[in-house]
Amino acid sequence: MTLGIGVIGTGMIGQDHIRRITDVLAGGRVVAVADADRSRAETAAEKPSATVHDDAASLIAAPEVDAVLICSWGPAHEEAILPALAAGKPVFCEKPLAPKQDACLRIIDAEVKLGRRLIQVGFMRRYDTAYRALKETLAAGKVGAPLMYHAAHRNASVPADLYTSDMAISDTMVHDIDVARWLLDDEVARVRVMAGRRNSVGGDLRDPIFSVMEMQGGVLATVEISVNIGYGYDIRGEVSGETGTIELAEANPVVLKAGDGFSGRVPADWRERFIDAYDREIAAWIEAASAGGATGPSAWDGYAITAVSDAGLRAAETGEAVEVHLVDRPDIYA
Ligand code: NAD
Ligand code: ISE
Repeated sequence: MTLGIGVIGTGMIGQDHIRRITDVLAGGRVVAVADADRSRAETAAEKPSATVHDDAASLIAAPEVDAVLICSWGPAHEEAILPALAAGKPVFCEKPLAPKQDACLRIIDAEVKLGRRLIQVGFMRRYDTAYRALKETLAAGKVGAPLMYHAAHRNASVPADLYTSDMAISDTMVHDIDVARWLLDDEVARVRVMAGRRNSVGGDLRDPIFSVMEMQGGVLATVEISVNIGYGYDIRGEVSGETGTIELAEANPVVLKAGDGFSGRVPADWRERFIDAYDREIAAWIEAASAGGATGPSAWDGYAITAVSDAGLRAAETGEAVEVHLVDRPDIYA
């Protein structure tokens, strides 16, 4: 069976996922697209020969759409997820599941009423070879119990007209919250966010920020978010354990030694750094959705991450540590 996929949101990552489904992966075909900007949808529809729809509702209702891939802006995710669930169609939703907890809880309620998982959320780092090796090495006990996890998440630049200070937490740091929970197999108990000297390149943006998350088991997870670092897309992670450390290696096929120095490439952006991880997450989704279900990061993960992000936004305002409170986890996410 070839899974008929409808894509809602044909901006940067929507186009990238359409490319991988059309040119790289097997098992799925993009049969329908929709975007608030119709001309963008029309361009994206050309190569896969997809039908263009005016809105999410009409795309979801189309009989050739077996499953829905949502790549619109975060605040628009809920309005596409709920009708897809009502139609019983599997969903891949780009992160964040929704930028606020109340929307995430409405999504969870709808999925729980179905009695089974239909949603995968786009936290692709879980499919990255280096992050997987980090988790496997930790689980193998090579450094004893983890004590601290240190992350840095640096973007070369962000669109000055679209990117707000809050997005450093609700759109960017959500990946690091996901990794901390997944790697340490624990929930975040409280979060603190500090901002010091600003990067003048970002104008009024609160950039960089530094966050400390205290996990329920006591491990401290620290994160630097910089979104105008200039030199490239630099993603770091290091576990400090009782008897050693494990860190993500620089992912370079070659090291150049020339003149009086040595160098390697820094990825330009997330598309380059995580290209294999995106391929694997979408391949896993196509397989699970073709069987009528879902795998990987769940709506529960999406909710728990947004709960930390909401607390982080309050922490950034107040300068205080803010507690994270989660509802009880429904059985379908056990
Ligand atoms: P983008 O601005 O390039 O594209 C978003 C598209 O959605 C735009 O074309 C816009 O017109 C469309 N859109 C917005 N609201 C809509 C609606 N209600 N119905 C239909 N179309 C709508 O943004 P992007 O960078 O592609 O990001 C899209 C989503 O993907 C965001 O949630 C973002 O956080 C996520 N994202 C994830 C990753 C990752 O690493 N996993 C990377 C980039 C973006
Ligand atoms: C973007 O939406 C992503 O998800 C990228 O992975 C992240 O690095 C970037 O900061 C976000 O804006």
